[in-house]
Amino acid sequence: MKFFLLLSLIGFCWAQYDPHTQYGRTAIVHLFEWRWVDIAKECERYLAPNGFAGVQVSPPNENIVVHSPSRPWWERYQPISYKICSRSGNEDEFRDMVNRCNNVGVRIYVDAVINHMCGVGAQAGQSSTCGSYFNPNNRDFPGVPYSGFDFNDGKCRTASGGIENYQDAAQVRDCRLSGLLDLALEKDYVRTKVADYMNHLIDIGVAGFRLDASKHMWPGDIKAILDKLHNLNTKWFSQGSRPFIFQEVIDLGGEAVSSNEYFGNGRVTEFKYGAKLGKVMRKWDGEKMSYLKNWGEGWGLMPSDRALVFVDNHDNQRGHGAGGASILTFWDARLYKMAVGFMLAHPYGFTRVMSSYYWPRNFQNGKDVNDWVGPPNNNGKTKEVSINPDSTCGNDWICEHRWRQIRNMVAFRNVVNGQPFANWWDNDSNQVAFGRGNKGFIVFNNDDWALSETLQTGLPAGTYCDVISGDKVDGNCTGIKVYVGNDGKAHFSISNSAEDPFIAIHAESKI
Ligand code: QV4
Ligand code: CA
Repeated sequence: MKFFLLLSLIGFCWAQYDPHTQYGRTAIVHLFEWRWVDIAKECERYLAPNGFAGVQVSPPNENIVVHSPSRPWWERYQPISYKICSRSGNEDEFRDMVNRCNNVGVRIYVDAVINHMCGVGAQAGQSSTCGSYFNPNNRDFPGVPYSGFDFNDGKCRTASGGIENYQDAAQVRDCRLSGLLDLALEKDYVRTKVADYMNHLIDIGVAGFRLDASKHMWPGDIKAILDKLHNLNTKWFSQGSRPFIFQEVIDLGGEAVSSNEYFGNGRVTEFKYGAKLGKVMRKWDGEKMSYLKNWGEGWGLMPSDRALVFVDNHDNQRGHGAGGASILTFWDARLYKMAVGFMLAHPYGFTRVMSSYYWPRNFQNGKDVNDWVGPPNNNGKTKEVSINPDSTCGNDWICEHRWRQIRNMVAFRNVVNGQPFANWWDNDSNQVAFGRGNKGFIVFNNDDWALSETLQTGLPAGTYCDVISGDKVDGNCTGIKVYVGNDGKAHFSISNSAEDPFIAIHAESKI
């Protein structure tokens, strides 16, 4: 009996690190600003068939409507209430999406904005996505309800009421981030309102949460809220399953608050990942891919089993948040595909792929003056994600997750899941290769000259389709073929001017 008690305790304490993905699915996609009806369709027509594990969705709760600038994407990070009612859709559409995605084994993770409400500069009676009245001047949010007693005004010690110094952990938590009215999360009443919102979503069937602005919440307050959460809905999850938690904490070092304070609550976003990998792929500051031999904790990243990793996110792809100019995005497509391919092939962390929309980027004095532009829309109504005959997206949706090179690397990660990092090779410059046990192998050429090498792949002999230049279709390769000999070795030739200067093969791309 004691043994089983111990097991259940262990099960309880690691559960919030477990994304509860369907067996063998290992990567999630952030369908940023998508509507619920489109996500439901995408789960059935694309994400399940291609082995995606889940979707991070934009905040589903009611938010302020901002007209200046016109309907910025960031209005959704200014809650007005916890009613499921936003530009992505209403509660019925949200429920339908969760049902349909879960039914094909694709999980839903909600972006929970629970540190604050709207900006202190918002106007009383300004409109909101569900019509709820609010008055920021007296902290009146009847849609929850919250009143002046539920905010940190009295607790914050800075003159402005806002965060003025990131070297002071207390003000980072107790003062306003960018003027956003900061909730008093030490109060049981506020914790209960937040937990009620999250439990409503859990009961609908979501698998977990991204906790927005976690750096600005005390770890203990987050834990108190998590302890109030229900187990996941047993219609899709085993009895006693705890919601998966990943906390947004931007920690590039040098601040009073660090990621490891949050490890007890769940996983944490590792922003060093995209910032450093972007520098390596761009060969800035003398960085080169051969240095990636000890990528992961060896580079000062957090423990792999606590890390939520990504090349870019919705903030830093447009200069918000952190990561700076080194961040690779769809705007840098060729290097971006290599970086995402490297992330999905490497065993470190739990991986998230970004899926964006086009906006008219316009740099003036080094800043994108259009960084606020919201999703494709008709007079504020978010446009449908149309699908072209070639399986790309229309209506200005970028759909990186549908790019062959990225889609196929999601499958690669599934095939090699659990296999050790192996057979590293490099040319002491920017040509590198590594395998995952006897299930997969990938080769990069990021130098300005051709790669021509015979390498130990670790794979069984046979002919393999390169899943970067093409697909395996009806037992044949539409792209490059790779011949692995009985000794596990294969010859690779990659021109430095190739459209995609990297090759990936795995057990399921063998013909
Ligand atoms: C302005 C002034 C303030 C003033 C305030 C008065 O700048 O000085 O006090 O008005 O109301 C928007 C505007 C911002 C405005 C603010 C409040 O851009 O100018 O302040 O609203 O009105 C997103 C955007 C922000 C946006 C915010 C709320 O990035 O620009 O602010 O949504 O709409 C840190 C945090 C990290 C955070 C990152 C961006 O540690 O947690 O900054 N990342 C998350 C989300 C991010 C979101 C928030 C947090 C806030 O990923 O998308 O910010 O929820 O690093
Ligand atoms: Ca706070």
